[in-house]
Amino acid sequence: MLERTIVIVKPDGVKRGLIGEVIRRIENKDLKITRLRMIYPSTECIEQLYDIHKGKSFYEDLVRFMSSGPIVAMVVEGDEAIKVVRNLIGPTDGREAPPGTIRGDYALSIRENIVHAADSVERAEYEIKVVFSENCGSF
Ligand code: 3AN
Repeated sequence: MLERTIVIVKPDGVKRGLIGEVIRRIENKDLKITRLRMIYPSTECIEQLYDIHKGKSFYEDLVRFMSSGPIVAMVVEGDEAIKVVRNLIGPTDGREAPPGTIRGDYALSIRENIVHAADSVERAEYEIKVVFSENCGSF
């Protein structure tokens, strides 16, 4: 079934020059990028993005990290895009992620793991609304 999801190159991915690599892997898979935006997100926007993690031990460090520099957000469409993209990026912990996945190939951390992608249709719609809103950040 045709789905759309959101993929975000996190501040560590942007700093390490991996925007192109993430886009290349998405396009190689024949997924379509239908929106693309680079922003320096506000703390408030990141708090909204990660509302489901509020109260967890890593929440504050996560918000600080995600609002520490520019990010690149894109809307990605294709057959079963949510699952397909999650498989492309790999599990959360870069140390555990298998080679061949984005995190497996580029991340050695559970927090600084290069990319974010939505994990359900509902979350994708919510996160697209949050991150593509005018007041998510500057640039
Ligand atoms: P994923 O990004 O794989 O869906 P989530 O949604 O469980 O993972 O977590 C969101 C983000 O929170 C992760 N991408 C990572 O940056 C951070 N995170 C998750 N678990 C931890 C943890 N145990 N310690 C530090 N940061 C974490």
